[in-house]
Amino acid sequence: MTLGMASRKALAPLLLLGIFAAASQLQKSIAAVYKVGDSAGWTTIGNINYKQWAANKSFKPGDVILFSYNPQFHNVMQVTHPEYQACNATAPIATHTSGNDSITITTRGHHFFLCGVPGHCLSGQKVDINVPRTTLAPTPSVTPTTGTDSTVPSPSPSAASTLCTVVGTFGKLTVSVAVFAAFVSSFA
Ligand SMILES: [Cu+2]
Repeated sequence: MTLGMASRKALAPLLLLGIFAAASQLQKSIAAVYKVGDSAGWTTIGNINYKQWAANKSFKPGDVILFSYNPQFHNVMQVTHPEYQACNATAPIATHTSGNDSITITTRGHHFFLCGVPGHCLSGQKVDINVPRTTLAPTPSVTPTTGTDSTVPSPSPSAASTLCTVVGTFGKLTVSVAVFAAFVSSFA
């Protein structure tokens, strides 16, 4: 009984660790929604530094990038790197014009966006969403260790005792034989 209590106590931190690992794994898998420019949104007003805005974010595949703006004045165009650098809005990969565009980033690498309204990109309305290709720690597959730990078989005492009995029997037999031999030899 006391052994059972002790092993259960020992398992508690392991169980907590398992729950923590599962929770952190869950948190990793939940996609984040990033509103470009935060409360200011997607605009030319206030000279928002979108490069700086993106710099302290750690984007992951599955994250949603939300562009919030007045569609009368702005739009969102996904462009190539050269187009991003040159503020070239003539051949975008995709164009969004709803004013509330949720774009899910599914691939790693850079995703370049700019406003296609003339002059806006040049005044800084452009953003580079970079999902790092190499992560520092590749997400390991969580193996449930807590379940297996509790079922580790204790060394069977019956096997050991059986061996003892066998050895004991052999020992007794040997002694008996020796005694018998001595008994016989004394008469020889
Ligand atoms: Cu604009």
